[in-house]
Amino acid sequence: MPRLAAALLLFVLVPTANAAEPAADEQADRPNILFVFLDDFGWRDTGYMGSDFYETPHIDALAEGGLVFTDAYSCAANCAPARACLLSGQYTPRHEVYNVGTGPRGNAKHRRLLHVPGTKTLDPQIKTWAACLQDAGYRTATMGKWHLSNDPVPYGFHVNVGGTHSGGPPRGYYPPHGKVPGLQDAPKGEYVTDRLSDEAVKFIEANKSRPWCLYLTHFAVHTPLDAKKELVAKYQAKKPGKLHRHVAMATMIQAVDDGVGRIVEKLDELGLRENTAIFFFSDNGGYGPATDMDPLKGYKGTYYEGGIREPFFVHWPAVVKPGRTDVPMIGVDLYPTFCEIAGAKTPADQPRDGVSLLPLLSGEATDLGERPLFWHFPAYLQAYSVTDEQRDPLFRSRPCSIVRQGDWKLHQYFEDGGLELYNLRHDIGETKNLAKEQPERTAELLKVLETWRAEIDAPVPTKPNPQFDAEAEAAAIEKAKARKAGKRKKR
Ligand SMILES: [Ca+2]
Repeated sequence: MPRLAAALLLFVLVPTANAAEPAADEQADRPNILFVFLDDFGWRDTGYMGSDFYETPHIDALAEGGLVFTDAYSCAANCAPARACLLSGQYTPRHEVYNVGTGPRGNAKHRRLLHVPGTKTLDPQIKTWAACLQDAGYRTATMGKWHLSNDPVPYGFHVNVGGTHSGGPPRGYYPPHGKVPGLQDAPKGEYVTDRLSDEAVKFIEANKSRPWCLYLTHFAVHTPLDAKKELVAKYQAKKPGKLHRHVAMATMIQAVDDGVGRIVEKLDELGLRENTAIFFFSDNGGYGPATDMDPLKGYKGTYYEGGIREPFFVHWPAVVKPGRTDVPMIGVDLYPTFCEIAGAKTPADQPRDGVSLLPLLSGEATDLGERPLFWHFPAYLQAYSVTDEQRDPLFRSRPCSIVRQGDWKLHQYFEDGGLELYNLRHDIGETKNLAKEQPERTAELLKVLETWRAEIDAPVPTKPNPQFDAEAEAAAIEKAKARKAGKRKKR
Protein backbone atom coordinates (compact mmCIF):
# COMPACT_ATOMS: atom_id res chain seq x y z
CA MET A 1 0.00 0.00 0.00
CA PRO A 2 1.39 3.44 -0.81
CA ARG A 3 2.69 5.17 2.28
CA LEU A 4 0.25 8.02 1.91
CA ALA A 5 -2.73 5.70 1.85
CA ALA A 6 -1.46 3.91 4.94
CA ALA A 7 -1.01 7.20 6.76
CA LEU A 8 -4.49 8.43 5.92
CA LEU A 9 -6.41 5.16 5.99
CA LEU A 10 -7.34 5.02 9.63
CA PHE A 11 -9.23 8.24 9.91
CA VAL A 12 -10.91 7.80 6.54
CA LEU A 13 -12.31 4.36 7.32
CA VAL A 14 -13.34 4.68 10.94
CA PRO A 15 -16.89 6.02 11.08
CA THR A 16 -17.44 9.03 13.29
CA ALA A 17 -20.42 10.36 15.15
CA ASN A 18 -19.73 13.87 13.91
CA ALA A 19 -17.83 14.40 10.68
CA ALA A 20 -16.53 17.79 11.79
CA GLU A 21 -15.09 16.44 15.03
CA PRO A 22 -13.43 13.06 14.59
CA ALA A 23 -13.06 10.88 17.69
CA ALA A 24 -9.98 11.33 19.87
CA ASP A 25 -7.93 8.19 18.98
CA GLU A 26 -8.68 8.65 15.34
CA GLN A 27 -7.50 12.26 15.49
CA ALA A 28 -4.16 11.25 16.92
CA ASP A 29 -3.31 9.40 13.69
CA ARG A 30 -3.90 12.35 11.40
CA PRO A 31 -0.82 14.14 10.08
CA ASN A 32 0.26 17.35 11.75
CA ILE A 33 1.26 20.27 9.56
CA LEU A 34 4.22 22.47 10.49
CA PHE A 35 4.53 25.33 8.04
CA VAL A 36 7.79 27.24 8.50
CA PHE A 37 7.34 30.40 6.47
CA LEU A 38 10.08 32.99 6.26
CA ASP A 39 9.87 36.60 5.18
CA ASP A 40 12.11 37.96 2.39
CA PHE A 41 14.23 34.82 2.50
CA GLY A 42 16.11 34.30 -0.76
CA TRP A 43 16.34 31.28 -3.02
CA ARG A 44 19.96 30.60 -2.03
CA ASP A 45 19.87 31.67 1.62
CA THR A 46 20.29 28.13 3.00
CA GLY A 47 23.25 25.77 3.04
CA TYR A 48 21.39 23.23 0.88
CA MET A 49 20.79 25.89 -1.78
CA GLY A 50 24.43 26.90 -1.76
CA SER A 51 24.94 29.80 0.62
CA ASP A 52 28.65 30.23 1.30
CA PHE A 53 28.19 32.28 4.47
CA TYR A 54 24.85 31.63 6.18
CA GLU A 55 24.59 28.51 8.36
CA THR A 56 21.42 26.42 8.34
CA PRO A 57 22.35 22.87 9.43
CA HIS A 58 18.92 21.99 10.86
CA ILE A 59 17.02 23.26 7.82
CA ASP A 60 19.52 21.50 5.55
CA ALA A 61 18.98 18.19 7.36
CA LEU A 62 15.22 18.47 6.88
CA ALA A 63 15.69 19.34 3.20
CA GLU A 64 17.98 16.35 2.72
CA GLY A 65 15.34 14.07 4.22
CA GLY A 66 12.54 15.69 2.20
CA LEU A 67 11.47 16.58 -1.30
CA VAL A 68 13.19 19.78 -2.47
CA PHE A 69 11.47 21.86 -5.15
CA THR A 70 13.92 23.85 -7.27
CA ASP A 71 11.17 25.69 -9.16
CA ALA A 72 8.92 26.88 -6.35
CA TYR A 73 7.25 30.26 -6.65
CA SER A 74 5.55 32.81 -4.54
CA CYS A 75 2.48 34.42 -6.12
CA ALA A 76 3.94 37.91 -5.64
CA ALA A 77 7.27 39.64 -5.27
CA ASN A 78 6.44 41.30 -1.96
CA CYS A 79 4.80 40.47 1.34
CA ALA A 80 1.08 41.21 1.55
CA PRO A 81 -0.05 39.95 -1.87
CA ALA A 82 2.08 36.81 -1.51
CA ARG A 83 0.43 36.08 1.84
CA ALA A 84 -3.09 36.88 0.66
CA CYS A 85 -2.63 34.37 -2.20
CA LEU A 86 -1.21 31.81 0.16
CA LEU A 87 -4.03 32.02 2.71
CA SER A 88 -6.86 32.27 0.17
CA GLY A 89 -5.50 29.86 -2.43
CA GLN A 90 -6.29 32.56 -5.00
CA TYR A 91 -4.30 34.69 -7.41
CA THR A 92 -4.21 38.45 -6.75
CA PRO A 93 -7.13 39.54 -9.00
CA ARG A 94 -9.57 37.51 -6.89
CA HIS A 95 -8.75 38.98 -3.46
CA GLU A 96 -7.33 42.27 -4.82
CA VAL A 97 -4.41 42.52 -2.38
CA TYR A 98 -1.93 43.80 -4.97
CA ASN A 99 0.73 45.52 -2.91
CA VAL A 100 1.77 46.39 0.63
CA GLY A 101 -0.73 49.17 1.36
CA THR A 102 -2.98 50.71 -1.26
CA GLY A 103 -1.12 53.96 -1.94
CA PRO A 104 1.03 54.50 -5.01
CA ARG A 105 4.75 53.74 -4.49
CA GLY A 106 7.72 55.67 -5.82
CA ASN A 107 7.95 59.20 -7.27
CA ALA A 108 4.67 60.33 -8.89
CA LYS A 109 6.57 62.08 -11.69
CA HIS A 110 8.07 58.76 -12.75
CA ARG A 111 4.84 56.75 -12.96
CA ARG A 112 3.16 56.79 -16.36
CA LEU A 113 -0.05 55.13 -15.23
CA LEU A 114 -2.43 55.33 -12.32
CA HIS A 115 -1.96 52.15 -10.30
CA VAL A 116 -4.77 49.84 -9.22
CA PRO A 117 -4.96 50.37 -5.44
CA GLY A 118 -6.76 47.15 -4.49
CA THR A 119 -7.20 46.46 -0.78
CA LYS A 120 -4.88 45.87 2.16
CA THR A 121 -7.15 43.52 4.09
CA LEU A 122 -7.97 39.96 3.11
CA ASP A 123 -11.75 39.75 2.74
CA PRO A 124 -12.93 37.88 5.85
CA GLN A 125 -15.59 36.19 3.70
CA ILE A 126 -12.80 34.25 2.00
CA LYS A 127 -12.36 31.00 3.88
CA THR A 128 -8.67 30.23 4.48
CA TRP A 129 -7.11 26.76 4.69
CA ALA A 130 -6.67 27.39 8.41
CA ALA A 131 -10.44 27.71 8.81
CA CYS A 132 -10.96 24.53 6.77
CA LEU A 133 -8.52 22.70 9.04
CA GLN A 134 -10.28 24.05 12.12
CA ASP A 135 -13.57 22.67 10.80
CA ALA A 136 -11.85 19.31 10.32
CA GLY A 137 -10.86 19.21 14.00
CA TYR A 138 -7.33 20.58 13.79
CA ARG A 139 -5.88 22.86 16.43
CA THR A 140 -4.46 25.81 14.50
CA ALA A 141 -1.95 28.50 15.42
CA THR A 142 -0.24 31.41 13.71
CA MET A 143 3.02 32.66 15.19
CA GLY A 144 4.73 35.70 13.75
CA LYS A 145 3.85 37.96 10.86
CA TRP A 146 0.23 38.01 9.70
CA HIS A 147 -0.10 41.25 7.71
CA LEU A 148 -3.57 40.64 6.22
CA SER A 149 -5.87 42.23 8.83
CA ASN A 150 -5.71 43.49 12.39
CA ASP A 151 -6.38 40.07 13.87
CA PRO A 152 -5.74 36.64 12.33
CA VAL A 153 -8.03 34.77 14.77
CA PRO A 154 -11.27 35.18 12.74
CA TYR A 155 -9.45 33.73 9.72
CA GLY A 156 -9.21 30.30 11.32
CA PHE A 157 -6.61 30.34 14.08
CA HIS A 158 -7.16 29.24 17.69
CA VAL A 159 -3.84 30.77 18.74
CA ASN A 160 -2.17 33.98 17.62
CA VAL A 161 1.29 35.00 18.78
CA GLY A 162 2.56 38.19 17.19
CA GLY A 163 0.11 38.53 14.33
CA THR A 164 -1.17 42.01 13.43
CA HIS A 165 -1.63 44.08 10.30
CA SER A 166 1.97 45.22 10.58
CA GLY A 167 4.56 43.95 8.13
CA GLY A 168 7.22 43.41 10.79
CA PRO A 169 7.90 43.43 14.48
CA PRO A 170 6.75 46.98 15.28
CA ARG A 171 9.97 48.13 16.92
CA GLY A 172 12.49 45.60 15.77
CA TYR A 173 13.46 42.12 16.91
CA TYR A 174 13.99 43.07 20.57
CA PRO A 175 11.26 44.20 22.97
CA PRO A 176 9.23 46.10 23.87
CA HIS A 177 6.75 44.97 21.23
CA GLY A 178 3.96 47.23 22.46
CA LYS A 179 0.49 45.73 22.32
CA VAL A 180 1.30 42.95 19.90
CA PRO A 181 -0.80 39.93 20.99
CA GLY A 182 1.20 37.24 22.76
CA LEU A 183 4.38 39.32 22.93
CA GLN A 184 3.47 42.01 25.48
CA ASP A 185 5.38 40.20 28.22
CA ALA A 186 8.62 39.77 26.24
CA PRO A 187 11.52 40.08 28.71
CA LYS A 188 14.38 42.45 28.02
CA GLY A 189 16.95 41.00 25.64
CA GLU A 190 14.65 38.30 24.22
CA TYR A 191 15.11 37.94 20.47
CA VAL A 192 11.68 37.63 18.86
CA THR A 193 12.72 34.80 16.50
CA ASP A 194 13.78 32.73 19.55
CA ARG A 195 10.50 33.56 21.27
CA LEU A 196 8.44 32.37 18.32
CA SER A 197 10.40 29.10 18.21
CA ASP A 198 9.82 28.63 21.95
CA GLU A 199 6.10 29.30 21.50
CA ALA A 200 6.07 26.75 18.68
CA VAL A 201 7.65 24.12 20.94
CA LYS A 202 5.06 24.87 23.66
CA PHE A 203 2.18 24.65 21.20
CA ILE A 204 3.37 21.27 19.88
CA GLU A 205 3.81 19.93 23.42
CA ALA A 206 0.33 21.13 24.45
CA ASN A 207 -1.31 19.55 21.39
CA LYS A 208 0.69 16.33 21.14
CA SER A 209 -2.43 14.16 21.39
CA ARG A 210 -4.47 15.79 18.66
CA PRO A 211 -3.85 16.92 15.08
CA TRP A 212 -2.50 20.43 14.77
CA CYS A 213 -1.40 22.89 12.14
CA LEU A 214 1.21 25.47 13.06
CA TYR A 215 1.80 28.41 10.73
CA LEU A 216 5.19 29.56 11.99
CA THR A 217 5.43 32.75 9.99
CA HIS A 218 8.69 34.25 11.22
CA PHE A 219 9.31 38.01 11.02
CA ALA A 220 12.79 37.00 9.98
CA VAL A 221 14.47 37.95 7.79
CA HIS A 222 12.52 41.11 6.95
CA THR A 223 13.99 44.52 7.77
CA PRO A 224 15.00 45.99 10.18
CA LEU A 225 18.22 43.98 9.84
CA ASP A 226 18.33 43.57 13.57
CA ALA A 227 21.18 41.17 14.35
CA LYS A 228 20.93 38.60 17.13
CA LYS A 229 23.58 40.15 19.36
CA GLU A 230 25.16 36.94 20.68
CA LEU A 231 25.94 35.77 17.14
CA VAL A 232 27.47 38.94 15.71
CA ALA A 233 31.09 38.25 16.72
CA LYS A 234 30.94 34.79 15.17
CA TYR A 235 30.02 36.08 11.73
CA GLN A 236 32.28 39.10 11.97
CA ALA A 237 35.14 36.65 12.37
CA LYS A 238 33.96 34.43 9.52
CA LYS A 239 35.47 34.82 6.07
CA PRO A 240 32.90 36.55 3.82
CA GLY A 241 31.51 34.38 1.05
CA LYS A 242 31.50 35.23 -2.62
CA LEU A 243 27.71 34.99 -2.72
CA HIS A 244 26.76 36.09 0.81
CA ARG A 245 28.56 38.18 3.42
CA HIS A 246 26.01 40.18 5.44
CA VAL A 247 26.71 39.65 9.15
CA ALA A 248 23.34 40.78 10.56
CA MET A 249 21.51 38.68 7.98
CA ALA A 250 23.61 35.65 8.91
CA THR A 251 22.67 36.02 12.59
CA MET A 252 18.98 36.41 11.75
CA ILE A 253 19.09 33.25 9.64
CA GLN A 254 20.96 31.25 12.27
CA ALA A 255 18.33 32.22 14.85
CA VAL A 256 15.63 30.75 12.62
CA ASP A 257 17.68 27.61 12.06
CA ASP A 258 18.45 27.11 15.75
CA GLY A 259 14.71 27.35 16.40
CA VAL A 260 13.98 24.76 13.70
CA GLY A 261 16.48 22.51 15.50
CA ARG A 262 14.63 22.90 18.82
CA ILE A 263 11.26 22.24 17.21
CA VAL A 264 12.48 19.10 15.44
CA GLU A 265 14.00 17.88 18.71
CA LYS A 266 10.60 18.28 20.35
CA LEU A 267 8.88 16.40 17.51
CA ASP A 268 11.38 13.57 17.97
CA GLU A 269 10.94 13.53 21.74
CA LEU A 270 7.15 13.28 21.37
CA GLY A 271 7.36 10.68 18.59
CA LEU A 272 5.61 13.03 16.19
CA ARG A 273 8.26 13.44 13.51
CA GLU A 274 7.15 10.54 11.33
CA ASN A 275 3.68 11.92 10.70
CA THR A 276 4.28 15.65 10.79
CA ALA A 277 4.38 17.25 7.34
CA ILE A 278 6.95 20.03 7.53
CA PHE A 279 6.71 22.69 4.81
CA PHE A 280 9.48 25.26 4.39
CA PHE A 281 8.87 28.32 2.20
CA SER A 282 9.42 32.07 1.84
CA ASP A 283 7.02 34.84 0.81
CA ASN A 284 9.22 36.55 -1.79
CA GLY A 285 12.80 36.98 -2.93
CA GLY A 286 15.62 38.13 -0.66
CA TYR A 287 16.18 41.77 0.25
CA GLY A 288 18.47 43.17 -2.47
CA PRO A 289 20.80 45.29 -0.33
CA ALA A 290 21.61 42.39 2.04
CA THR A 291 21.53 39.11 0.14
CA ASP A 292 21.92 37.64 -3.32
CA MET A 293 19.98 35.10 -5.39
CA ASP A 294 22.66 34.75 -8.08
CA PRO A 295 22.36 33.38 -10.78
CA LEU A 296 18.76 34.58 -10.57
CA LYS A 297 18.14 38.14 -11.67
CA GLY A 298 16.55 40.61 -9.30
CA TYR A 299 15.39 40.42 -5.70
CA LYS A 300 12.35 41.22 -3.57
CA GLY A 301 9.95 43.39 -5.51
CA THR A 302 10.91 42.37 -9.04
CA TYR A 303 9.12 39.79 -11.16
CA TYR A 304 12.40 38.35 -12.39
CA GLU A 305 13.16 34.98 -10.81
CA GLY A 306 15.10 36.52 -7.92
CA GLY A 307 11.92 38.22 -6.71
CA ILE A 308 9.54 35.26 -6.89
CA ARG A 309 11.45 31.95 -6.92
CA GLU A 310 11.69 30.59 -3.37
CA PRO A 311 13.36 27.87 -1.40
CA PHE A 312 10.71 25.19 -0.77
CA PHE A 313 10.74 21.62 0.51
CA VAL A 314 8.45 19.17 2.24
CA HIS A 315 9.77 16.83 4.90
CA TRP A 316 7.32 14.13 5.96
CA PRO A 317 8.93 10.77 6.67
CA ALA A 318 5.65 8.81 6.65
CA VAL A 319 4.82 9.88 3.10
CA VAL A 320 7.52 11.85 1.27
CA LYS A 321 10.60 10.18 -0.18
CA PRO A 322 13.74 12.35 -0.17
CA GLY A 323 14.73 13.83 -3.49
CA ARG A 324 14.64 16.85 -5.75
CA THR A 325 12.06 17.91 -8.30
CA ASP A 326 11.94 20.65 -10.90
CA VAL A 327 8.16 20.43 -11.21
CA PRO A 328 7.01 24.03 -10.76
CA MET A 329 4.76 24.81 -7.78
CA ILE A 330 3.27 28.12 -6.65
CA GLY A 331 1.93 29.52 -3.36
CA VAL A 332 -1.74 28.92 -4.17
CA ASP A 333 -1.02 25.17 -4.30
CA LEU A 334 -0.64 24.98 -0.53
CA TYR A 335 -4.35 25.57 0.15
CA PRO A 336 -5.57 22.36 -1.54
CA THR A 337 -2.46 20.53 -0.33
CA PHE A 338 -3.05 21.31 3.35
CA CYS A 339 -6.74 20.51 3.05
CA GLU A 340 -6.07 17.18 1.36
CA ILE A 341 -3.46 16.20 3.94
CA ALA A 342 -5.85 17.04 6.77
CA GLY A 343 -8.88 15.45 5.14
CA ALA A 344 -10.54 18.88 5.37
CA LYS A 345 -13.36 19.94 3.09
CA THR A 346 -12.66 22.85 0.76
CA PRO A 347 -15.50 25.34 0.30
CA ALA A 348 -17.40 24.34 -2.84
CA ASP A 349 -18.43 27.85 -3.85
CA GLN A 350 -15.00 29.48 -3.44
CA PRO A 351 -12.61 29.58 -6.41
CA ARG A 352 -9.16 28.04 -5.93
CA ASP A 353 -6.27 28.59 -8.31
CA GLY A 354 -3.80 25.95 -7.14
CA VAL A 355 -3.59 22.18 -7.24
CA SER A 356 -2.76 19.78 -4.43
CA LEU A 357 0.89 18.75 -4.29
CA LEU A 358 -0.01 15.57 -2.44
CA PRO A 359 0.11 13.16 -5.41
CA LEU A 360 3.59 14.44 -6.21
CA LEU A 361 4.68 14.33 -2.56
CA SER A 362 3.48 10.76 -2.11
CA GLY A 363 5.07 9.57 -5.35
CA GLU A 364 1.70 8.68 -6.86
CA ALA A 365 2.32 11.22 -9.62
CA THR A 366 5.49 12.51 -11.23
CA ASP A 367 4.13 15.92 -12.20
CA LEU A 368 1.20 18.22 -11.54
CA GLY A 369 -0.17 18.23 -15.06
CA GLU A 370 0.34 20.84 -17.76
CA ARG A 371 -0.55 24.21 -16.39
CA PRO A 372 0.63 27.79 -16.75
CA LEU A 373 1.50 29.79 -13.63
CA PHE A 374 0.43 33.44 -13.43
CA TRP A 375 1.34 36.68 -11.67
CA HIS A 376 -0.53 39.98 -11.89
CA PHE A 377 0.88 43.19 -10.41
CA PRO A 378 -1.01 46.32 -11.52
CA ALA A 379 1.02 48.63 -9.25
CA TYR A 380 4.47 50.05 -8.61
CA LEU A 381 7.39 49.26 -6.33
CA GLN A 382 10.06 51.92 -6.03
CA ALA A 383 13.75 50.99 -6.41
CA TYR A 384 16.20 50.52 -3.57
CA SER A 385 19.16 52.87 -3.55
CA VAL A 386 21.25 50.01 -4.90
CA THR A 387 20.05 48.52 -8.14
CA ASP A 388 20.84 45.55 -10.25
CA GLU A 389 20.16 45.26 -13.96
CA GLN A 390 16.38 45.66 -13.87
CA ARG A 391 14.19 47.27 -16.52
CA ASP A 392 15.08 50.69 -15.16
CA PRO A 393 16.75 52.05 -12.04
CA LEU A 394 13.68 53.85 -10.66
CA PHE A 395 11.37 50.93 -9.98
CA ARG A 396 11.86 47.34 -8.89
CA SER A 397 8.62 46.71 -10.69
CA ARG A 398 6.24 48.66 -12.84
CA PRO A 399 2.72 47.35 -13.59
CA CYS A 400 2.96 43.93 -15.22
CA SER A 401 1.61 40.43 -15.72
CA ILE A 402 3.74 37.33 -16.04
CA VAL A 403 3.15 33.77 -17.20
CA ARG A 404 5.35 30.70 -16.94
CA GLN A 405 4.46 27.72 -19.10
CA GLY A 406 6.87 24.82 -19.25
CA ASP A 407 10.36 26.28 -19.53
CA TRP A 408 9.11 29.57 -20.94
CA LYS A 409 8.36 32.78 -19.12
CA LEU A 410 6.79 35.90 -20.58
CA HIS A 411 6.74 39.30 -18.87
CA GLN A 412 4.29 41.94 -20.07
CA TYR A 413 4.73 45.54 -18.85
CA PHE A 414 1.69 47.76 -19.22
CA GLU A 415 3.32 51.21 -19.37
CA ASP A 416 5.08 50.61 -22.68
CA GLY A 417 3.71 47.25 -23.83
CA GLY A 418 7.17 45.80 -23.17
CA LEU A 419 7.41 42.04 -23.67
CA GLU A 420 10.25 39.84 -22.41
CA LEU A 421 10.49 36.16 -23.22
CA TYR A 422 12.97 33.87 -21.50
CA ASN A 423 13.76 30.19 -21.59
CA LEU A 424 14.37 29.32 -17.94
CA ARG A 425 15.89 25.95 -18.76
CA HIS A 426 18.77 27.53 -20.67
CA ASP A 427 18.73 31.02 -19.20
CA ILE A 428 17.68 30.94 -15.55
CA GLY A 429 19.18 34.43 -15.12
CA GLU A 430 16.77 35.95 -17.68
CA THR A 431 19.64 37.58 -19.56
CA LYS A 432 18.49 37.09 -23.16
CA ASN A 433 15.10 38.46 -24.14
CA LEU A 434 13.85 36.24 -26.98
CA ALA A 435 10.57 38.08 -27.61
CA LYS A 436 11.67 39.48 -30.99
CA GLU A 437 13.49 36.31 -32.05
CA GLN A 438 10.50 34.09 -31.32
CA PRO A 439 7.40 36.11 -32.26
CA GLU A 440 5.13 33.07 -32.55
CA ARG A 441 5.94 31.74 -29.10
CA THR A 442 5.63 35.23 -27.67
CA ALA A 443 2.20 35.68 -29.25
CA GLU A 444 1.09 32.27 -28.01
CA LEU A 445 2.11 32.98 -24.41
CA LEU A 446 0.61 36.46 -24.56
CA LYS A 447 -2.66 34.88 -25.63
CA VAL A 448 -2.51 32.49 -22.65
CA LEU A 449 -1.88 35.45 -20.34
CA GLU A 450 -4.62 37.64 -21.83
CA THR A 451 -7.14 34.81 -21.75
CA TRP A 452 -6.38 34.20 -18.09
CA ARG A 453 -6.71 37.92 -17.27
CA ALA A 454 -10.09 38.02 -18.98
CA GLU A 455 -11.28 34.90 -17.15
CA ILE A 456 -10.19 36.10 -13.74
CA ASP A 457 -11.27 39.70 -14.44
CA ALA A 458 -7.84 41.18 -13.72
CA PRO A 459 -7.73 44.98 -13.85
CA VAL A 460 -5.08 46.40 -16.18
CA PRO A 461 -4.02 49.97 -15.46
CA THR A 462 -4.57 52.13 -18.56
CA LYS A 463 -5.32 55.63 -17.23
CA PRO A 464 -2.41 58.05 -17.65
CA ASN A 465 -1.03 59.54 -14.45
CA PRO A 466 -1.50 63.33 -14.75
CA GLN A 467 1.58 63.89 -12.56
CA PHE A 468 3.88 61.97 -14.89
CA ASP A 469 6.75 64.12 -16.18
CA ALA A 470 8.77 62.47 -18.97
CA GLU A 471 11.67 64.91 -18.62
CA ALA A 472 11.90 64.38 -14.88
CA GLU A 473 11.82 60.63 -15.40
CA ALA A 474 14.56 60.70 -18.06
CA ALA A 475 16.74 62.92 -15.88
CA ALA A 476 16.26 60.64 -12.87
CA ILE A 477 17.19 57.58 -14.91
CA GLU A 478 20.35 59.30 -16.18
CA LYS A 479 21.27 60.38 -12.66
CA ALA A 480 20.74 56.88 -11.25
CA LYS A 481 22.81 55.33 -14.04
CA ALA A 482 25.64 57.82 -13.46
CA ARG A 483 25.56 57.11 -9.73
CA LYS A 484 25.74 53.40 -10.39
CA ALA A 485 28.61 53.82 -12.86
CA GLY A 486 30.46 55.92 -10.26
CA LYS A 487 29.99 53.19 -7.66
CA ARG A 488 31.30 50.60 -10.09
CA LYS A 489 34.41 52.70 -10.75
CA LYS A 490 35.14 53.03 -7.04
CA ARG A 491 35.10 49.24 -6.65
CA1 LIG B 1 8.25 39.48 2.40
